[in-house]
Amino acid sequence: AYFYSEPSRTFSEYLLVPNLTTKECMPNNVALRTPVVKHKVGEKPELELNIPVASAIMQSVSDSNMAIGLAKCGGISFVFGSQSIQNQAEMVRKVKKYKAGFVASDSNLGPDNTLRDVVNIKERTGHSTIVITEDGTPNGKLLGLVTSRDYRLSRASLDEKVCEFMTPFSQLIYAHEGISLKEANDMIWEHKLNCLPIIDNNDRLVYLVFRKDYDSHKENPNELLDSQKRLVVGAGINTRDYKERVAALVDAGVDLVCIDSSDGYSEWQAETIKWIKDTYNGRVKVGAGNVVEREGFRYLANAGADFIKVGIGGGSICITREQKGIGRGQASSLAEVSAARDEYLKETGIYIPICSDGGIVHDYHIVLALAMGADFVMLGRYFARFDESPTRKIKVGGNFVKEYWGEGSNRARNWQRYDMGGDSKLGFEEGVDSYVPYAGKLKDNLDTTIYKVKSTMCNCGALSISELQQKARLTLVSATSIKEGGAHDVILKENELSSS
Ligand code: MZP
Repeated sequence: AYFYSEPSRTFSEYLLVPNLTTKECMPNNVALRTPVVKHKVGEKPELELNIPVASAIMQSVSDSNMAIGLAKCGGISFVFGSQSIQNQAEMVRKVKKYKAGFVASDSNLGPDNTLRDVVNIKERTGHSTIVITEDGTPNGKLLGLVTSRDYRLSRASLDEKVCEFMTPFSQLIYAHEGISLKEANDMIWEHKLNCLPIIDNNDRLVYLVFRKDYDSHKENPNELLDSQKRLVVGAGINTRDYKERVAALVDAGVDLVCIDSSDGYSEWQAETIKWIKDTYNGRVKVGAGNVVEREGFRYLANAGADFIKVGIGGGSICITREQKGIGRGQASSLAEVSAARDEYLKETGIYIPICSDGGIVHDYHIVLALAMGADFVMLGRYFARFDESPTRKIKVGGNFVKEYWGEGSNRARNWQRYDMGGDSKLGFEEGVDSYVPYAGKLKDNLDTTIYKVKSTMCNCGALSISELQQKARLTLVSATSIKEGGAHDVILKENELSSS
């Protein structure tokens, strides 16, 4: 047997040592744009993310709702593959059809209309209420209402309704009746609003002033769109029914697929990639994995993978290491695979993005993963906590939680993910069924996470991910210094209160 000379290490064993923070190193100046698919050096990749995060290929994480929410924030979801081909294709189709649409009550407005059009139709038709729905059809999920003068709303319901309507608008600012149109306009521009609710003394919405040139897609610079101004979405596939599944997903408009497997260093994956590349003349992008070392990376790179996923056994719900004794600490895996990626780049001039999959517990782990060579990270537990995930929100022990289960659990029974070419069944469990603390809306949480990531990058003196990878200095931490990193030797007030 071959013995690795170093123990296998994971994120929490490392810290970043700061570099010089120059004056331009401010979070607002940090760009997180990152490639998702392979490309020649110096050429623009065909697909990039605006923020380096993907949601996991899991039943309890990535359906169309999550995919819409995350793409609107600049990341990408891979819709889970452990469902029928028809259902998965339908979810992809729903994401591709999505557009914050504007529908008048007479349905004269479609998804491509702007708020200016809403105003025009209000003026022309005299409608008191215009319904705004998610997909631009009268039956779509309600995003909000535009109401007229005499539509009475209390401040509370107004907040709820208009806030929802304003999503993804940056801010909700009210002006009181009596301000001039010029003042309203100035406020709109100053606060980068799309429209301004004008309130009378009784907190009633009197009217909305719209910004003239409003266009939803110009206004949301993070939104991840492809050439037809549609949201970008990925989907998980397996090495069994890929011929039918990929065909249906491509038909539904999927932007890229990813072979979902706990261990990707296999002939099954090479065969699947080859079929996709040959059948679609290289047009369909396909990610592969997961691998944890150089040979696995080289194998999938040579097979034609567009990006490669790294990580075995580190997922929060994963018990593969306990069940099979297979896996490797995520930091060691990333260090070796990204070195292999750089070696491949030197030899071929082709850059293959790496995705660090699983085991992100703290926000700073994202920065560590990027510093260690990942181009983006995939998270399951993190996203499962939000409103947008497909699972039930329930109360356990007085706290709200959401359900989160592994693809290798008896609940998901995703045997294809663990397929060894034998029976069509899950031989034994490699994942657990669990709860995660409920955390609210995706956007609110993700905004904070991204701000933290950018702040840490500023400490490292880096304004982009590639700069971080060049400049980052990582240090191992001892068990004692980990203890020093938390609050210590003080009596925490919340503990004191709960014990009294
Ligand atoms: P985490 O973000 O919850 O730590 O990890 C999510 C990742 O765990 C997924 O992207 C996938 O690679 C992996 N996963 C999903 N199901 C299982 C399982 O049942 C699993 N063992 O390991």
